[in-house]
Amino acid sequence: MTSANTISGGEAVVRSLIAHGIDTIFGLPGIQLDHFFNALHDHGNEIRVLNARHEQGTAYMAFGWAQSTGKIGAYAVVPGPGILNTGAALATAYGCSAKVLAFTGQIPSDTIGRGIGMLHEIPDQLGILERLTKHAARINHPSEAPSAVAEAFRQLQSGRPRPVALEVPMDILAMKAPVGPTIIGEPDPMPALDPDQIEAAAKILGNAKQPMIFVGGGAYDAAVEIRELSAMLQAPVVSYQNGRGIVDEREPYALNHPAGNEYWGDCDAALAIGCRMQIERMFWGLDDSVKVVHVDVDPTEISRIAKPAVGIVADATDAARALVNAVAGHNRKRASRADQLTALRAKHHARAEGIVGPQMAFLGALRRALPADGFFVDEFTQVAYVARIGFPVYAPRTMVTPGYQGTLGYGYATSLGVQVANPDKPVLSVNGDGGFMFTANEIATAVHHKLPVVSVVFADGAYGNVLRMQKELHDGRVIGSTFTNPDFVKLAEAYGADGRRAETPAALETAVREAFAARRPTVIEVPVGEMPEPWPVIRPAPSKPKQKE
Ligand SMILES: Cc1ncc(C[n+]2csc(CCOP(=O)(O)OP(=O)(O)O)c2C)c(N)n1
Ligand SMILES: [Mg+2]
Repeated sequence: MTSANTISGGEAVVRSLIAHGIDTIFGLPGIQLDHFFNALHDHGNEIRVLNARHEQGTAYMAFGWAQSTGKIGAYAVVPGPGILNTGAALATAYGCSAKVLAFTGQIPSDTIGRGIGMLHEIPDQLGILERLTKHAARINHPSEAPSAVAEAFRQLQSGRPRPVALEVPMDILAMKAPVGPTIIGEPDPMPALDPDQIEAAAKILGNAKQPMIFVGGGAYDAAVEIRELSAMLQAPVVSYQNGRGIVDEREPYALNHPAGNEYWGDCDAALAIGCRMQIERMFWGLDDSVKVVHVDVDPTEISRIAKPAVGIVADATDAARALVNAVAGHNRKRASRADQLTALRAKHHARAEGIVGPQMAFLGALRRALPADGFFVDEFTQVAYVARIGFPVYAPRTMVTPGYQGTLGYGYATSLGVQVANPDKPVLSVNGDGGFMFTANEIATAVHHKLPVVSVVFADGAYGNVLRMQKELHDGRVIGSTFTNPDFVKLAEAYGADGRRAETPAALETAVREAFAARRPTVIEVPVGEMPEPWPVIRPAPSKPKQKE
């Protein structure tokens, strides 16, 4: 049937969201969104609304949903201060190429851009959204909703995924008008593979003596093919923040960054898939002894940091599958590297235990307490930094990070979105006391929506990383880096969550196990002092010292 229905703009948007498979939206209402929330109310059987206690919480929850599933996470907030409150989450989603849909209102359409001082008016909201997303649009009439929402979903699913925003003026959400049938935004076809490029890449990799594979968040869906390539080439797979768990990190063929850096010294060919290789190329050294094959769906990414020998603009899975087939025709006969890699892993594990022993002890406890199918959401804190190299991840998407954005305070609210998307899985949120307080108010959200996230708060009474740098690098100019904490146990209990305190790694392991067994939102405070500096072990000296221009 193609005839138009006379419905409100809000109803038109909600119908389109449901048609695109959105069954959950994180949202915080307000007057500009009334007719959107009315429509959500009327469709309560098809789409559920989970609110939070601050707009940033809604956006981080959508981010956690998206990163832990690979599906689109949606949130809705009022315009102006509401959408600005989600700015850090949007920047994080952008940095991690996350499929996040930001939906917001607007002041009445006839007042936009006039500086009248309407409630929540900000200059050029759409322009701000355009800067923070891949695509942003305004819906100017209810009849535009089907095509505008379809375009938003096409953008979310085509090429490199990144956040997308839609805004609708409040009068348009309220207005009833004839609206045509729903349009489904289909993803664009992925770029076609160039057989010559695949062949050239396969020759480089197949002939290499010591190839390596680097993966990022763009490679999660290609895990099967990447493991095949790793086995054929006897090539270890390296990831840093996003991209972890593509090879189960209990396996010899997964190398952490320090071990990868050592192995890089004799590496003669690197395959980078869905990752920028930013840290490696900037901190490990790059010279003419290594040929890089770079696969990325974003053509602008291929030469951004260094020009590769072969650049392949393609979907990670398509390219990895083609490489599996092509490498077979060029591959050397290769002996197993398993023993060599196992020894290398053990050496760097021992080194980390020697340098950052306290962090490694806590991480060991957390790994033993977190069931194998659990999720780990990190933060910008001493123990979580070391998790980049010292917490084995077993499966793709089970470690969630803010990537290069390094967004302090993103973690706890993000972990709630991970839990909503994975209701039966254990979710662990690891925080410092500084970062945790950015969204500690969302303990109320965990209790309200019965989200049994177990959050650990390492409490040193300081923005400890900053404090240490002030002491060591800036002649002890300690400023703005210490603070006074609440009692986190009492804080959790005041919200109706469980609060616990653990002083040692052994006590922490027990507390986390018990909290997961209880399936209750829990905050575990771990009082700590200063910890050893993690950066020398996370980023050791370059193994290819001659830098290429
Ligand atoms: C949004 C944001 N603001 C500020 C920073 C700078 N920063 C990085 S680490 C850090 C301190 C973190 O303190 P805490 O969470 O207590 O962890 P700790 O270092 O004490 O373990 C700060 C302020 C940041 N990375 N992101
Ligand atoms: Mg701290």
